[in-house]
Amino acid sequence: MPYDPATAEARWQKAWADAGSFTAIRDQRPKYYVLEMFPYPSGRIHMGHVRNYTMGDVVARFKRAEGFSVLHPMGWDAFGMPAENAAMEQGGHPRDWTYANIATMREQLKPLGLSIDWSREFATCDDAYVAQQQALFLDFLDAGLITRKSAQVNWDPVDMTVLANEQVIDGKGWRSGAAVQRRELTQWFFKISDYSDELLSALDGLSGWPDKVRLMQANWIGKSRGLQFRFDTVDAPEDFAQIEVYTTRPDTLMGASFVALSPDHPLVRALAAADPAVAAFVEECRRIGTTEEAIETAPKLGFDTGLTVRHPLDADWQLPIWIANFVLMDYGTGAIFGSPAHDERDHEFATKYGLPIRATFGEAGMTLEQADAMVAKAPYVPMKSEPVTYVRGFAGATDQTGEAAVDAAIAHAEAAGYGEGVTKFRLRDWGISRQRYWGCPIPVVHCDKCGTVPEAKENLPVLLPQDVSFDQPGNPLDRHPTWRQTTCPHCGGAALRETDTMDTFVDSSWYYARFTSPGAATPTDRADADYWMNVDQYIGGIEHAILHLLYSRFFARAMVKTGHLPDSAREPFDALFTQGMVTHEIYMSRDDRGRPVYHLPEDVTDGRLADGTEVEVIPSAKMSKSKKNVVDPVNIVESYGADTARWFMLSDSPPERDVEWTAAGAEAAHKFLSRVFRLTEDAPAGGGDDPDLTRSAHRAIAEVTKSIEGFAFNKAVAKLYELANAVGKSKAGGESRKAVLRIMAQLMAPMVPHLAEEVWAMAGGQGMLVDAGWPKADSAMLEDDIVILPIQINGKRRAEISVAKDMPKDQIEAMVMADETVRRFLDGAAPKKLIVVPGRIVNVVA
Ligand code: ANZ
Ligand code: ZN
Repeated sequence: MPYDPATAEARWQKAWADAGSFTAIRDQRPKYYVLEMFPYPSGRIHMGHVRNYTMGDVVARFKRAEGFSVLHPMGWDAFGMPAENAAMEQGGHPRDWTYANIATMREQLKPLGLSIDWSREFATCDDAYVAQQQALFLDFLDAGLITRKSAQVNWDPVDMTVLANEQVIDGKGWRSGAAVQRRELTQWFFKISDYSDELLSALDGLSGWPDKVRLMQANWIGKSRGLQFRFDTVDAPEDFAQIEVYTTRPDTLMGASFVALSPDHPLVRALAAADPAVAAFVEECRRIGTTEEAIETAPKLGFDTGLTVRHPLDADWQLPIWIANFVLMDYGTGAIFGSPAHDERDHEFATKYGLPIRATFGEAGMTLEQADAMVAKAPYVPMKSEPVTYVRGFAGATDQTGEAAVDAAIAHAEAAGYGEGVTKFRLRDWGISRQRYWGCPIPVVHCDKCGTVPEAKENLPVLLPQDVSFDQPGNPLDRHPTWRQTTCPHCGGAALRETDTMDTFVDSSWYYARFTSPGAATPTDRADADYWMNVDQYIGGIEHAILHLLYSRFFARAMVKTGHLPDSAREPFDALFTQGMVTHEIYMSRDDRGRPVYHLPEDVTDGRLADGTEVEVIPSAKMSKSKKNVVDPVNIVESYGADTARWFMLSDSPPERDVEWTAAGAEAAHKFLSRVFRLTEDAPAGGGDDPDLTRSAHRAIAEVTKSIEGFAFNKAVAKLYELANAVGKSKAGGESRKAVLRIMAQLMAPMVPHLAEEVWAMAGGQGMLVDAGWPKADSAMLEDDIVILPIQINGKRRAEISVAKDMPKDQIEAMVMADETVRRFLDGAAPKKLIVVPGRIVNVVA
């Protein structure tokens, strides 16, 4: 009977569900919490999901077999813009769109046979989740973790709406095409910057995280040491006798050529009020979006105010004050001094506006003239740890590293009293206000009498109104006829609801904690959280290495502070694994005008379309709908079964690297699994022992265990290919063969759980394999059966031979006598003595 995955997989999935095999239970076993980053309900699962969830499932099933009480949940990151976009484009309601997508994707996921506790499933747009997220917000507000301040947003002047950063494309609104402007709005912020230092230093303790991710987090937090100091101004308006700047390179002070202010600097505001030219320049700067990337890549723009400052080290030396679009108001002091010789941006700016470029230091040994000549064309920006020669130094030695010179410059400023050494972080507070509908409402009200007032907990949840339309731009909550009107929880008077909703990153910053008790009437249940936290193994894409993980780390700390998590959960993810992508070749032809036309893999056979047209094959790249190089997991599962998809995903490359999906690879995986089934089915009833096969099985236990523990799933798969081949070749029969088949089933179970159950049952396994536990290797069988014996001739070690461990003495003696070196020493004579110490050494006396 050939293997029929369709019926077998459905049968086992039902058996596991009926037995409640994957229900996570708090009991006396040690716990293990494995979590894969939960999906956004876009409408269909893709191969990336299959890879991610298969890896998590291998870990979950393995740990379960090892005797852990495993929590392996699934949910939906369900708020966000695509649902609103769909409503705008196709009509309908974001809620209906989202829940319909969830239903579809759940039905696509279930046939993969993942060992998920589906009873814990939730979506972040569920009323219950919204309620608890709002409760958390109120607790955070109470604990001083939230603030309200003014910040810049992207404003679309045609659609009259705030745009998210991803809706700004090349500085233009994604729908209107209008040039985006910056506007100031009062917004809500989580005070993540209070934790900058701790979020940075705690990275050292995250030994279960990839170094790469820790480094990315550290760079994002961006700790820097520098000097904050004041320039005295000349002829500036009242209140601006001094301008304070922040620099990380105070050692370059003698190469300063200008001071630059942010367009939002208070002095610029004062100047703009009096001078329309300044106001117009500021307006021009506002046309760049608010993203750091937009500001970084925009052309450098400057405006000379005509004002000057005195150099702190030379009162006769005056520097011009410019306004520059690349100086941000919310970093440092919103003002800098420029040293074009040693900074890319300053160089570009100075070159454009004809400002002096004067070297402070050059390569080791350079003269002032040589250094000036070098920086005339391009800035010289060596690592701070590199030794250089100061040609315009002012503190310390001429030859020193940048680091030492910075320290000396700070000491100099502090001694002379014009500045102080300070530490700054790049990390900004986390602005969570979104002027959109499909998100978690921020639970506060605005009262004319009391100001901004938190909603009372007993009035939660504040739910979104259902009767909204998306036929006009802007936030439907703003124009809803009644939703805003409420009463002030403080004075009982009329008040208006906040219409901002929360950034969807908030939703995904604590879902891992909610999974420990998804039905609790509080954000978490402490007994459950204490038992299940932390996540022992978190798995997801590298694209979440910065923001999602940083926000989650902050949230865990905030939840500890507000009593929702134990102190031991400050770092919520003990180990993190970032998996590679799934790639596929791209197939392309051209239309009559030469434009590229892409084709789905299923429409291409041997490099040709059905009508015979040859396609160009472009090397493998990340699966993407626009290039049509996608394979639908649903089709793969339908034609081969889930086990084939799972096996192939795990087999071809290490999990951290990209895997290329090929039809031939899927075919080969399917063939192998069918062969394993046949091997079991055709097992001869009679026949004897095969100690070699038994030994191979025990070695496989040791190696597969080690490979799974080390996330080397491809090695585990390779080992199982080897074991299956050994079974195929062996003459072993009866119980001896079945015992090996059962071990093979146990070892395969985390990867191909359905087939493994079949093999287990056919090989006489008791009960379901899912309850059978993990096999133990017999250590006696792991010992090497080959030993290397040194040969000593006349007391000196001269050679060695490798022999079977249990080789009889006379055979060893024969091998020694045949050895090349021994024969040379004996030169035809018989040895005076030949002593074999089995397993140890051979002594020859010539
Ligand atoms: C003088 C200087 C000379 C600088 C030089 C750099 C190189 P990090 O390392 O990221 O902390 N800067 C300070 N505040 C700024 C702001 N609000 N907007 C834009 N740039 C600002 O960067 C610190 C450096 O970035 C500071 O050191 C300052 O330029 C600039 F050869 O001061 B530096
Ligand atoms: Zn009030």
